[in-house]
Amino acid sequence: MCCNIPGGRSWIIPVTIDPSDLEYTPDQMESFAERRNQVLSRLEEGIVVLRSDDRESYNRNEFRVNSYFFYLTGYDGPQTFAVICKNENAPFILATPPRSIRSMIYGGEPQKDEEVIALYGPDRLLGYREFRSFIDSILGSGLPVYMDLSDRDLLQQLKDIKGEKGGSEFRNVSELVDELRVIKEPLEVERLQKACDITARAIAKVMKECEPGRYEFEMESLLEGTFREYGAAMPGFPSIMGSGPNSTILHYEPNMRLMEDGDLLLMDVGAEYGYYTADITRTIPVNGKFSEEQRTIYQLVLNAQLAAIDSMKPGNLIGDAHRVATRIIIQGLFELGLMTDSSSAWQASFYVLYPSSHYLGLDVHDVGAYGGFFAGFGHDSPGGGPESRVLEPGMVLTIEPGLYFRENGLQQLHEIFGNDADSTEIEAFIEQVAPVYEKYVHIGVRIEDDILITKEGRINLSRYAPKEVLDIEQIMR
Ligand SMILES: [Mn+2]
Repeated sequence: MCCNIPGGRSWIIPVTIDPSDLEYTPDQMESFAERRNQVLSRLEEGIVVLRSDDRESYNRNEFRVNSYFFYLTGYDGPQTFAVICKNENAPFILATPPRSIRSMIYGGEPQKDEEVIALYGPDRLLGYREFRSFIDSILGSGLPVYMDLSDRDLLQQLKDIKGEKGGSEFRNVSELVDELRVIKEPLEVERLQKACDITARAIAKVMKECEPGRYEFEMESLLEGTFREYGAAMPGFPSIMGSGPNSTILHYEPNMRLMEDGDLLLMDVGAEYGYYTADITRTIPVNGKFSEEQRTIYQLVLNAQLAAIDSMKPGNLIGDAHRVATRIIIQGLFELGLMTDSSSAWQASFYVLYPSSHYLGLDVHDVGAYGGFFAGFGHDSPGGGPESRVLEPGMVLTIEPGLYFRENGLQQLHEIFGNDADSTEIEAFIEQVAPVYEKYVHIGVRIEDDILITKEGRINLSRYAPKEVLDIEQIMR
C-alpha cells in the first residue's frame, strides 16, 4: 500500500501497516547467534550478564527492551536475564521470571518455555532461583562480569550479591559489543528503513495540517499518532516541535506554544520501529510559504546538507560531511554579511554549534567509536578536525547541519568569546552584523537525514521526507 499526500504534488511514501515484519524468521535469528559468537570470540575471560528491562537507563514510560540485551538475544520479554559465557555446554542462558497466577491475570500467558527455546535458542532456560545460584557462583569465582554499566539497578543488585566476597569486577559490555553495533546488518537496515518511512509519512501529514492558530502539541499528537498508526511502539526520543523563537532552541521539548503566521516550525523527530529509531529533522513555514529571509537561511542550510550527504561514502571520514557543510555555511554567512571574516574561528563557531553527525540504530545516539570527530569541537572552533574515523559500508549516520538566530545571540558574544577575541573586535563585529542579524531573529533551521553507507556510496534512508522548498510549499498549499 502506498500513500499519496492528498493535494499538492503527490509524494509517494512506501510504507505499509503490516507489523508481520516485526517477526524474525529462523534465518534471521541466526544473526543473533552469530553476534553472540562474535562476543564470545572477544571475551577472554568472564561472562556477560544483561537484563531486558531498561526503564532506569532510558527513562521511558513503558517497557522497552535494553538495546544490548535485544542486540544479542532478539528477545524482548520483560524481567529476563541473559548470560553469555565460555561454557561449552551452555554458552547462552536465559532466565525468565516466575509464572504466577497473579502475573498471568495482569499480563496474560507468557510464552511457553518450549517456544522460547525453539525461537531464541538458549542452551539453558533457567528460573530465577537457579539463576540466582548461578550468579552467586560466578561472583564468588572472581571472574569479571561484563554488563551494561548504565543499568545502575542491576549493577547495585550484583554488588549487593557480591557483598564482601570480593573478586569479580564489573566491566562495560560496550567493550565487547559496540564495534559490532556500528556496522548494521541487512535485517537492521530493514527496520531502520521502515522507521524512517513511518517518520517521513508522519512529517508529511504535519506539513498538510500545519497552519497558524494551532498549537505545537497538536502537531506532535498528529505526528506521534501516525507513528502508532503504522505500528511504531513509541518515538525513539522526545519529539521536538519548536515554532517561532522555539525553533532556535536546539532541544526544545515542551511543545506548548500557539503557532503564529510567519513562524517556522522545526521538528526533530523519529519513530522507533522494532527497537530501531529514525532521527529526522524538517523545518517548515507554519503558513505554508517561506518568507524571503526564511528561504535564504533554509536554502543555505539545505545546500550545505546536500553537499555534505554527497561526501558520505566509504573511505571518506565521518568529519568530512561536517567540514563540507561548515564550509558552505560559513561562505553563505559571509556573503549575507553575517560574518565579517570568513576565516575567523570564533565567528564560525558562533553559528556552527555542534558536530553534524552521530550514529543511529537501536539508540538515537547509537554506540560506537568516532575517532577524533568530537575532539576538534569547542566554543572557539567549529570543529571537523581531520582525525575522525573512516566511513565503512554498513554504518548509519545522521547529517544535520543547522543555523539558529536566537534573539539575544549577539549580546552573548562577549560572554562566549571574551577569551578568544578582544572586546573591540567583538564590538566591531556586533556593530557591523547587527542590522543583518536582526532580519533573521527567531529563524532556526535544521535539516537532518539518516544515511546508510554502502559499498557504492550511500542510501538516504529518510529520502521520503520532503525537504526541497518547492516540495514543502506545494504539499502545504
Ligand atoms: Mn540527530
